[in-house]
Amino acid sequence: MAELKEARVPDIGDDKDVPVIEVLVKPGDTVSKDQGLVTLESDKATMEVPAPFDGVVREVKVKVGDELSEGSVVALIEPAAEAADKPSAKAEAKPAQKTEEKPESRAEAAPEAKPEPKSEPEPKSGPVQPSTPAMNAGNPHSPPVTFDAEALMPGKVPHASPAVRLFARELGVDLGQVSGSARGGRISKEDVQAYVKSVMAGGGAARTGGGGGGLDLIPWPKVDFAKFGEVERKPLSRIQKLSGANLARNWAMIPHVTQFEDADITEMEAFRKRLGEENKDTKVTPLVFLIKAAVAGLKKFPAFNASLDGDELVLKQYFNIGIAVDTPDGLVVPVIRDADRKGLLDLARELGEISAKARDKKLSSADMQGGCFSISSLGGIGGTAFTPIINAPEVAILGVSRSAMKPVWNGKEFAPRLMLPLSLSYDHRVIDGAAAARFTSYLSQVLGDLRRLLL
Ligand code: CAO
Repeated sequence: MAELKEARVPDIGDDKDVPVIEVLVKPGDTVSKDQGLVTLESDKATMEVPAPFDGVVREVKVKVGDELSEGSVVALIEPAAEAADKPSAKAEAKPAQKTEEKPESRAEAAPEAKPEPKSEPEPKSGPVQPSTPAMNAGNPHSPPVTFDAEALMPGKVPHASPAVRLFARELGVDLGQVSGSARGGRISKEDVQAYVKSVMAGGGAARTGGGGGGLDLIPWPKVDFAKFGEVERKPLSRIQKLSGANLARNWAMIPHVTQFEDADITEMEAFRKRLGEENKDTKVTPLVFLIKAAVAGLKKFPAFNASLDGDELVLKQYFNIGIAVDTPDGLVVPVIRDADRKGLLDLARELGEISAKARDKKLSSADMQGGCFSISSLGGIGGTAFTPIINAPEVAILGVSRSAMKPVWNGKEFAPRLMLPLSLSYDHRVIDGAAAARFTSYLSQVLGDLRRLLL
């Protein structure tokens, strides 16, 4: 057996006695140069101690919880034959020392993760590369990627192992919101699970991506309802849980404004009735006219048929309309595809089909994807106006309330007209108030005179 060489903790700046939170290798493992051997976690960052050369791990000298400093021996490695011959490998196999060695190019490969020069603490751009398992997942031999949590979240770095960070990221949990119950305030997987449970139970604010400081809300009130009278507990349905989480995110993250408008649908209603009499097997409701009008609006005002993607606006050239459907288990939004290519009767039939499918719980997830703009119609039920929540990543949603006969001044007298209340909620990051007013007044014009659809 070739001579064993020590793999030691290299220069980790001022950090001392940094706990090992994960041991990534075991005796017998073949490792490549730069592959992580153990993960350390300081107050500011998690970082992997890399193998200094290719070889086979013969002995692991540390365990989780051990506290290491620069020079601590992590493992004994038998260098691969060819690697052992290389002078550079020999040099790197020596205990790490504070030398004039400059940060390596891989640190430069991720400049965005480097702290500003003035910021404290020192960037971890030396031989030890802070990283997360997700970054290295799928390619255990790739060099670790620089990740300095302090640089990303100055002053507020949650303590959590890369595995817990990965777990949290998969669930969309912001670790900044989770309190750690393990030693030194470290966040465990159980803490993340408990946080998710409390959010699902209404006990916290789910925050997603984008940073921005958070909502910092006080906890959800905990009340012993039974103290005040008889109660019954009923679990939320799966749809209610899913749509609830989506609605909460959309409501919290999108700056909503709602624009109201009344459309005169007196003529449209007469036409709809005629159409219904001529096509007794198809139920033609005002909603199909609204789908047609919405498509015309999206064509005239493309910003309404868009989605935000980072700093870009994705403008869609297709016209898929989501329809909010009320079911006994909760709200679902199936999508009518290519609504621009369908006539009123086709739309009426499809609307009937998707509503039935929704209520029979037969919608597939594909049936609910690809929407551009949604319509939520409460017209069959009642109400005069409401403020619908945008169905992200769409940027607007049209709410429709019940039409009512109203006296409308025609310049000479009040005339009875059937008025349909429209409530358009829009994402103010994408759409300005003036554009929204133009959009709703265009919808009102189209619904007031369907010949405009031909223009
Ligand atoms: N004004 C007056 N009457 C209206 C109307 C309106 N705006 N919209 C529909 N109606 C009438 C219909 O013509 C129909 O009358 P008839 O039975 O006499 O023909 C009746 O109301 C019932 O219509 P409907 O609701 O069955 O059909 P629809 O095409 O209007 O709507 C659907 C279909 C699936 C959208 C609807 O059933 C539904 O689920 N709506 C609820 C959506 C919802 O919950 N939104 C809230 C989301 S935010 O929480």
